[in-house]
Amino acid sequence: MRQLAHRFLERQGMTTVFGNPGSNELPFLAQLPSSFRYVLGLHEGAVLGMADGFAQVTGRPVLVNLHAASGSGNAMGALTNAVAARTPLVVVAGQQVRSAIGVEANLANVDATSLMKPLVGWAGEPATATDVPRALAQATFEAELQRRPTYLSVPYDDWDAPADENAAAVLDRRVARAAMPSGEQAEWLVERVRTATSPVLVLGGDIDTAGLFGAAVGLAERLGGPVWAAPSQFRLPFPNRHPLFRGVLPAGIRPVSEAFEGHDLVLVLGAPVFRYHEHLPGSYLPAGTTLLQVTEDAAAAARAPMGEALVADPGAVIALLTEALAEQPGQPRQPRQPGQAGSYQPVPEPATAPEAATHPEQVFAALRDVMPAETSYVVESTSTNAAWWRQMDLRHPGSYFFPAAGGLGFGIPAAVGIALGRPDRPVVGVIGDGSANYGITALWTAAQLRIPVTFVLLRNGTYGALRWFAGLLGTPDVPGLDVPGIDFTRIAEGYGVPARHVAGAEELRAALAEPVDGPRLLQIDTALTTPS
Ligand code: TZD
Ligand code: CA
Repeated sequence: MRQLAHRFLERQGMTTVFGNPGSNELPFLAQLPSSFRYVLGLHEGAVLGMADGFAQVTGRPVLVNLHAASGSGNAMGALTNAVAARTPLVVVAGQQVRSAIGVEANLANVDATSLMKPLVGWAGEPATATDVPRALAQATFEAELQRRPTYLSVPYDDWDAPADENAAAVLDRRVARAAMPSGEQAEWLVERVRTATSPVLVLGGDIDTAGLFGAAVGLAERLGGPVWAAPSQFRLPFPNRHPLFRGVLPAGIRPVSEAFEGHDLVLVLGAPVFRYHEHLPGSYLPAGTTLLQVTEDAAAAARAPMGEALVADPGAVIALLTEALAEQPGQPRQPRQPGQAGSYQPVPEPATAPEAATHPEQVFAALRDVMPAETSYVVESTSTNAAWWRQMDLRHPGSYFFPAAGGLGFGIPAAVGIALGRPDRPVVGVIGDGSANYGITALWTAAQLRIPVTFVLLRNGTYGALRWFAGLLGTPDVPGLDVPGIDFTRIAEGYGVPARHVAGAEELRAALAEPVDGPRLLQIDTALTTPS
């Protein structure tokens, strides 16, 4: 079984395996062919975060190998991000030998298929050893088709069992999906958009994931209307200083509705409707506004509280609409000419902070000025969101990643995974002093593999976003919001990552400009700001 599984994974291009092993996993990892690369993470949250980042940039299902129930449990927080980002991860966990599960021998995963069920799109444990290769294929294809992590528990004695005559058939399996709208649906869609007097486009992270960043610009310029990124954004689907871009929608019902005021059609592409965060009640849409959602994610279409939905490939719909609008411009709008770089929105002077601390805007201005334009940023600094978007000028696909479900511990691991999956682009992790602690062990992997990734550690001594939330919720007296006294340069050095404390924006600029051939961490003390 072992050899067949390895060959299947090779054929699927799943030879980079992220893991943290235990006794149950050793038989699967034995005799791994030299085409494989095993990336060791020191904690399962970091393992999963690295795999999430790697899969988001390579676009293929990625194998994650975890230790039974305890290792799987450790990965569950990180798994929430992979679920929301719709990352196709195949989590394979080692199980005790079958005869030892019932008696609950040490390290038996007692109810393995239920363990991850609320999060994964599919979970299984093969009923017999001969079913292992097929079940591995099922877990892979379910992950790919649903774009959701899957979970497979394999009793470890199965790997040494001989394959039967049918088992090899799985090597030739291929599964694909096409989701073109029908002729009638296409006509209806074009008509809705063409007859709208003031349409607004809302783009989700799926647009960047699917490589539709440029295509979305083409459609927006034909449409001539404003473009928003969907709330709680985990990837940037549109150049953020493009003249038509209005920003990331605020994550509350009322402010979203206010943003749509005066528009008769909201066209949502590649996003759930919507991932709100702050509970700011109101009506979902202004009077007279209708909403149309196009997504491949059938579950997202089903659970949306308003609007009409078409479950289809947003890429096909963008192509269809862009073409139709060229032929029949419809209502007189002012379509913009593509490539008007000069009309991009200017960046304001960064705000400054009183006293010794640096304003986060100065940090981001330094990144914008010093780092190459095609840098990929993984951001996990929660109170600096508004400052970030005020200063950054991101014009390339795959420029921005944020924990998709808000689960901290994604930032450092995902930056490592992204740098590993896309070695041709610089990668910077922008990490808060609260967030850093949840995924810190990935620094070790970055050091061991000499991955050239820069971490900028913003140290304001507190869970800034939670301070802001405490104000919003009227709970100013809550305990547990400060994190003073952590020196991340010493933690990083301990894991083998060269690190430095920089005294201000100028020192940061100089440090960023230095050449790197491995990971590094730059810590800077920053002033407290609010997320919006
Ligand atoms: N634990 C996990 C795994 N995910 C979470 N989102 C939280 C706790 C709660 N949380 C937030 O939602 S924001 C935040 C916490 C603890 C503060 C993060 O602090 P930071 O960033 O230093 O990284 P800011 O800029 O100071 O807010
Ligand atoms: Ca902080």
